[in-house]
Amino acid sequence: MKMVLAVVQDKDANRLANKFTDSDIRATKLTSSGGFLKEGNSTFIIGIEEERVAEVLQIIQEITHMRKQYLSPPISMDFSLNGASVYPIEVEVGGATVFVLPVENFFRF
Ligand code: 2BA
Repeated sequence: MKMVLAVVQDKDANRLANKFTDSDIRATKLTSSGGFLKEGNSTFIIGIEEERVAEVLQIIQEITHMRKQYLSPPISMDFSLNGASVYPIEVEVGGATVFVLPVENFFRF
Protein backbone atom coordinates (compact mmCIF):
# COMPACT_ATOMS: atom_id res chain seq x y z
CA MET A 1 0.00 0.00 0.00
CA LYS A 2 1.06 3.61 -0.65
CA MET A 3 -0.02 6.97 0.65
CA VAL A 4 -0.47 9.80 -1.82
CA LEU A 5 -0.39 13.31 -0.35
CA ALA A 6 -1.54 15.94 -2.80
CA VAL A 7 -1.64 19.69 -2.19
CA VAL A 8 -4.05 21.29 -4.65
CA GLN A 9 -5.72 24.63 -5.12
CA ASP A 10 -9.12 25.08 -3.48
CA LYS A 11 -10.63 25.82 -6.90
CA ASP A 12 -9.95 22.23 -7.98
CA ALA A 13 -10.61 20.49 -4.66
CA ASN A 14 -14.35 19.71 -4.97
CA ARG A 15 -14.08 18.35 -8.49
CA LEU A 16 -11.12 16.22 -7.41
CA ALA A 17 -12.99 14.88 -4.35
CA ASN A 18 -15.99 13.98 -6.55
CA LYS A 19 -13.79 12.25 -9.10
CA PHE A 20 -12.15 10.16 -6.36
CA THR A 21 -15.59 9.13 -5.08
CA ASP A 22 -16.79 8.23 -8.60
CA SER A 23 -13.62 6.18 -9.14
CA ASP A 24 -14.02 4.31 -5.85
CA ILE A 25 -10.85 5.86 -4.44
CA ARG A 26 -10.97 6.63 -0.73
CA ALA A 27 -9.58 10.03 0.16
CA THR A 28 -9.51 12.51 3.03
CA LYS A 29 -9.51 16.22 2.28
CA LEU A 30 -7.76 18.50 4.74
CA THR A 31 -7.97 22.27 4.82
CA SER A 32 -4.44 23.60 4.55
CA SER A 33 -2.56 26.74 3.61
CA GLY A 34 0.63 27.37 1.72
CA GLY A 35 3.65 28.60 3.63
CA PHE A 36 4.60 31.06 0.89
CA LEU A 37 1.32 32.67 -0.21
CA LYS A 38 -0.37 31.97 3.15
CA GLU A 39 -3.57 31.30 1.25
CA GLY A 40 -5.93 28.39 1.65
CA ASN A 41 -5.36 25.21 -0.30
CA SER A 42 -6.48 21.61 0.12
CA THR A 43 -4.43 18.55 0.98
CA PHE A 44 -5.72 15.11 0.04
CA ILE A 45 -4.60 11.96 1.84
CA ILE A 46 -5.18 8.87 -0.24
CA GLY A 47 -4.35 5.37 0.96
CA ILE A 48 -4.21 3.18 -2.13
CA GLU A 49 -2.96 -0.18 -3.38
CA GLU A 50 0.37 0.15 -5.16
CA GLU A 51 -1.10 -0.93 -8.50
CA ARG A 52 -3.61 1.99 -8.41
CA VAL A 53 -1.11 4.78 -7.70
CA ALA A 54 -0.75 5.58 -11.42
CA GLU A 55 -4.54 5.92 -11.70
CA VAL A 56 -4.61 8.34 -8.75
CA LEU A 57 -1.81 10.43 -10.24
CA GLN A 58 -3.57 10.53 -13.60
CA ILE A 59 -6.80 11.78 -12.01
CA ILE A 60 -4.93 14.50 -10.09
CA GLN A 61 -3.15 15.58 -13.26
CA GLU A 62 -6.38 15.63 -15.24
CA ILE A 63 -8.39 17.68 -12.73
CA THR A 64 -5.92 20.21 -11.37
CA HIS A 65 -4.70 23.31 -13.18
CA MET A 66 -1.72 25.57 -12.82
CA ARG A 67 -2.74 29.19 -12.27
CA LYS A 68 -0.97 32.49 -11.87
CA GLN A 69 -1.38 34.27 -8.56
CA TYR A 70 -0.09 37.58 -7.34
CA LEU A 71 1.68 38.22 -4.09
CA SER A 72 1.35 41.81 -2.93
CA PRO A 73 4.47 43.09 -1.21
CA PRO A 74 3.85 44.73 2.17
CA ILE A 75 2.99 48.43 1.94
CA SER A 76 6.14 50.39 2.65
CA MET A 77 6.28 53.91 4.01
CA ASP A 78 9.80 54.23 2.61
CA PHE A 79 9.23 56.56 -0.38
CA SER A 80 12.88 56.28 -1.40
CA LEU A 81 12.16 52.71 -2.65
CA ASN A 82 12.42 52.04 -6.33
CA GLY A 83 8.83 52.15 -7.74
CA ALA A 84 9.12 48.66 -9.32
CA SER A 85 9.44 46.99 -5.92
CA VAL A 86 5.86 47.88 -4.89
CA TYR A 87 4.25 45.93 -7.75
CA PRO A 88 2.69 42.53 -7.00
CA ILE A 89 4.92 39.53 -7.63
CA GLU A 90 3.56 36.89 -10.02
CA VAL A 91 3.86 33.24 -8.97
CA GLU A 92 2.75 30.13 -10.84
CA VAL A 93 0.89 27.88 -8.44
CA GLY A 94 0.61 24.19 -9.41
CA GLY A 95 -1.55 22.13 -10.46
CA ALA A 96 -0.66 19.85 -7.65
CA THR A 97 2.29 19.10 -5.39
CA VAL A 98 2.25 15.36 -4.86
CA PHE A 99 4.16 13.02 -2.56
CA VAL A 100 3.94 9.22 -2.78
CA LEU A 101 4.97 7.51 0.47
CA PRO A 102 5.33 3.88 1.51
CA VAL A 103 2.85 2.66 4.12
CA GLU A 104 4.21 0.25 6.71
CA ASN A 105 0.84 -0.78 8.13
CA PHE A 106 -2.79 -0.03 7.40
CA PHE A 107 -5.55 -0.73 9.92
CA ARG A 108 -9.28 -0.07 9.93
CA PHE A 109 -10.84 -0.73 13.31
P1 2BA B 1 2.65 28.05 -1.18
O1 2BA B 1 3.73 27.73 -0.22
O2 2BA B 1 1.72 29.13 -0.81
O3 2BA B 1 3.37 28.39 -2.57
C1 2BA B 1 2.63 28.89 -3.67
C2 2BA B 1 3.51 29.07 -4.87
O4 2BA B 1 4.48 30.09 -4.58
C3 2BA B 1 4.34 27.84 -5.24
O5 2BA B 1 3.58 26.97 -6.09
C4 2BA B 1 5.54 28.46 -5.94
O6 2BA B 1 5.25 28.76 -7.29
C5 2BA B 1 5.73 29.76 -5.19
N1 2BA B 1 6.73 29.65 -4.12
C6 2BA B 1 6.67 28.89 -3.02
N2 2BA B 1 7.75 29.09 -2.23
C7 2BA B 1 8.51 29.98 -2.86
C8 2BA B 1 9.75 30.60 -2.57
N3 2BA B 1 10.44 30.33 -1.46
N4 2BA B 1 10.24 31.50 -3.48
C9 2BA B 1 9.56 31.78 -4.61
N5 2BA B 1 8.37 31.24 -4.94
C10 2BA B 1 7.85 30.35 -4.09
P2 2BA B 1 3.76 25.42 -5.96
O7 2BA B 1 5.23 25.05 -5.96
O8 2BA B 1 2.92 24.80 -7.02
O9 2BA B 1 3.20 25.02 -4.52
C11 2BA B 1 1.81 25.07 -4.21
C12 2BA B 1 1.58 24.74 -2.77
O10 2BA B 1 1.99 23.37 -2.55
C13 2BA B 1 2.41 25.54 -1.77
O11 2BA B 1 1.76 26.74 -1.47
C14 2BA B 1 2.48 24.61 -0.57
O12 2BA B 1 1.26 24.63 0.15
C15 2BA B 1 2.58 23.24 -1.25
N6 2BA B 1 3.97 22.81 -1.41
C16 2BA B 1 4.78 23.08 -2.46
N7 2BA B 1 5.99 22.49 -2.29
C17 2BA B 1 5.93 21.84 -1.12
C18 2BA B 1 6.86 21.03 -0.39
N8 2BA B 1 8.12 20.76 -0.85
N9 2BA B 1 6.48 20.52 0.79
C19 2BA B 1 5.23 20.76 1.27
N10 2BA B 1 4.29 21.51 0.63
C20 2BA B 1 4.65 22.05 -0.56
